[in-house]
Amino acid sequence: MLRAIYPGSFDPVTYGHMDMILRSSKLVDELIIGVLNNKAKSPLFSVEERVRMLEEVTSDIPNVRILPFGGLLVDFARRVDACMIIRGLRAITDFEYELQMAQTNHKMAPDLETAFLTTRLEYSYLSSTTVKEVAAFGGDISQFVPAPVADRITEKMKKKES
Ligand code: COD
Repeated sequence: MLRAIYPGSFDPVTYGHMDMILRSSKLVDELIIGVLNNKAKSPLFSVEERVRMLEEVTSDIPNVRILPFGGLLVDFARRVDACMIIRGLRAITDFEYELQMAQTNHKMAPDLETAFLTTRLEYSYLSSTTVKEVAAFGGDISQFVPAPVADRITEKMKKKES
């Protein structure tokens, strides 16, 4: 049984994440999407909201499970008995951060491998941060995130304004 983790902040999940989830779910028996619950950061969406949105937009992929996690990723991987971490690479700027993270994780858990999928050209520019920025200024985000996620972002932005 090959169980992998695709960890991230997913604040919010974008079409770039969705593409990674679809492609990696075909490579493994079970894909666990680990949603970081980091109280030090101040995300737009709570971890519960991010988990719910991911559940909604991945409901048609049978071998995907969404779980929140806190603390070290390697400890979470041990808890769920995963042998692989999957990460996405968009640009050279991602590479430096990803390499450091993969090597640190490898030092702490030598049996846990990190595998990288390169972004599809059409999503190479896309990040949760830019989506939030476009939404904050009232721009159309429908081409960046699935429809239910776009609705949640719009609601959230309206609440922030009022
Ligand atoms: N195309 C392809 N891939 C993409 C795209 C896109 N358009 N957008 C994002 N991705 C990839 C990212 O490169 C990343 O691999 C993944 O999707 C998730 O992205 P984010 O931005 O939602 O999540 P991150 O990068 O903030 O997640 C960081 C972690 C939560 C994994 C990290 O902080 C972590 O492991 N924290 C736990 C503490 C820990 O163990 N730290 C020690 C490690 S050094």
